[in-house]
Amino acid sequence: MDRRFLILSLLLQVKSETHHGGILYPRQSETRQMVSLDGLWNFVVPQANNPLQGFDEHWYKRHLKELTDVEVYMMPVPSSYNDITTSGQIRDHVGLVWYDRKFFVPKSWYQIGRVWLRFGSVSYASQVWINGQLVMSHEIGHLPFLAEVTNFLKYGKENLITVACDNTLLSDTVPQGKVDELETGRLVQLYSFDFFNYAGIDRPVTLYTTPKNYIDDISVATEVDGDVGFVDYKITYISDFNVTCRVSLIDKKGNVVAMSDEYDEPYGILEVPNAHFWWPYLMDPNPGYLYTLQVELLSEYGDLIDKYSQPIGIRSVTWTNTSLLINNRPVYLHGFGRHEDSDIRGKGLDLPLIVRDYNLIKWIGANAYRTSHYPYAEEIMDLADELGIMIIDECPSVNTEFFFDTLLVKHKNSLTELIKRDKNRPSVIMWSAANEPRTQYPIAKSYFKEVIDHIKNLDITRPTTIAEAQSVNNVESSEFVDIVSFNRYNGWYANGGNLDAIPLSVVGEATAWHEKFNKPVIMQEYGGDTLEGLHFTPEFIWSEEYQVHLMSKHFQAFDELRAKGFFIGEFIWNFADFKTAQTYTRVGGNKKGIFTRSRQPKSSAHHLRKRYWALARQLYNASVPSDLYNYVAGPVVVHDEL
Ligand code: BDP
Repeated sequence: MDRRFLILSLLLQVKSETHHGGILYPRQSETRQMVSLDGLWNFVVPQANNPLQGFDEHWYKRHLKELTDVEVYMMPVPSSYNDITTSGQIRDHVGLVWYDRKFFVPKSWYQIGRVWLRFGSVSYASQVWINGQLVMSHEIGHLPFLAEVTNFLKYGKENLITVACDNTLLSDTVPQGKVDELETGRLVQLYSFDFFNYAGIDRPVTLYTTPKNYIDDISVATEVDGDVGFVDYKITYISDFNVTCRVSLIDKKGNVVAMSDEYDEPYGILEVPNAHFWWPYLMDPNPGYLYTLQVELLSEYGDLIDKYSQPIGIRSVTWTNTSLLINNRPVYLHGFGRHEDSDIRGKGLDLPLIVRDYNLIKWIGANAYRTSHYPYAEEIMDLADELGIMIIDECPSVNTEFFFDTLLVKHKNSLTELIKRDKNRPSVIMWSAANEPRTQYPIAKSYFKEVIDHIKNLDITRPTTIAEAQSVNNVESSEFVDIVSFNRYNGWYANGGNLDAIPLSVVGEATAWHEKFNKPVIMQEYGGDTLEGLHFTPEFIWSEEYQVHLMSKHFQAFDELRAKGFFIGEFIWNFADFKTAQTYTRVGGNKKGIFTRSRQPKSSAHHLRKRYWALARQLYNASVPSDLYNYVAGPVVVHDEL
């Protein structure tokens, strides 16, 4: 095997070293402290003729700044590294890159209990060393991982952290890719999915403490009955002596509204009379109501050992063969497919950007989106919980073409990690097992049966779906999911330039999915590329007018379908323009956004806003914003009356 392709397998050999317990988001408390390792790190790409240089020369044992035969860059963390420098080689690099930085550990942390190192995500695979010693490795981007590093640290002194990160995608990664070698010897990453393969330490890095005996994980499921809410909780902890778990539910005003019973077992059900339910945005004047589930680990003498506070929402999700219900009320999902993507930082977490995105989501009157085509940052999900935005949570399996056992194991792993991370989120109302897998192949049948069974083993409280691109007649996987989703580009990839056939095609296809599988149906993607500022009347492909008309034709179809009773959602592709691989079909990226990449509205955004607010008024009696329609003319003045 080519030495270069050894890189990934080398990184993954020690996978078993990663932590198998819970993956709770780091939070400070009376018993937990935190230090952020975000900031400027050093960044090095190995010499092109020796991709394994870092391993050969033991870069994890020295400060990268000392290297003389490679360039050392400043690299912000969190961020994708691709668009930060001015080098095309770094942007399109395939294989390993190296990061390091020094950091200080307070002396007071010595014998504090345990110290943990947690990455929000590193794309795609990574190994991490502290002071030259390997502490963990992880495969699959967009998901957090952690390890206990208590015995690797120097207390009251400076420490060195080194990360090797590999972006190579092959047939056995999630998602799949392929590496080609050009005649010049340069490696090129190929992939069939339609977004740029950004890489690097793209989410926060945190060092935090827990006591030696600590709360490892919290799982919550909620139910509603009349105006009573039920919170079913299970706590796992590590302790070498007897402990109890006191669980209190605290409302927004700080009042304790329910508590565990006198035995303080690590599991139980809290009953909350007159509960504030978690409602989706627009369905209630106070959407996204969150309680705090406060968990305290106590010694037999009642001393506090560890404390963790988990935000939770009380709501139910149920579904039938025609509808999806939140708190026993049917919901219609109107929103987007999205991407984590922006200029310069790529897929790196950027708080100004994500707050702007939610402001636009609220402005436009959307109530849902799908995390196409991978799990989004926890900070993004937190805002969905808080604002009442419903999420279809997708794992990183996109455009899977070849199905085999080792891939299945990784695909299931990605779902295990995703569900472990997001199981307590009220915003997550559905799991998406994949986007556009090649489910026309017979082998996809047993593969997806296993994938969906796996989800059901982990969580039976939410429905499952797969965003399908196959036709209703040759799909091998839809019998296993609870909700049927399909992506279709009428008026674009099919019948480009011809919009008149859209209503017939969309109504016909959605009805056929329902008739064949007897399940609720969502159109997960539809749309067309639009160059901001390009105008034609009559509408012409790629113009803003064309995008508006394409949407209107779909709206007609959606309304006809809603009247039939089984159609539960419409998602425009895409929320914003985003970067893709370089290809002659993409002018600087995919332009199907209704917002530009810098988050300004195209004409289509104003058009969609009118529809989404009309739906909100019609379905939930929501009051529409006063600036929805611009003043045009007052009442007609009849001349004779003057
Ligand atoms: C769909 C894919 C999506 C693409 C979109 C497009 O699911 O990732 O970006 O096509 O071509 O099939 O715009």
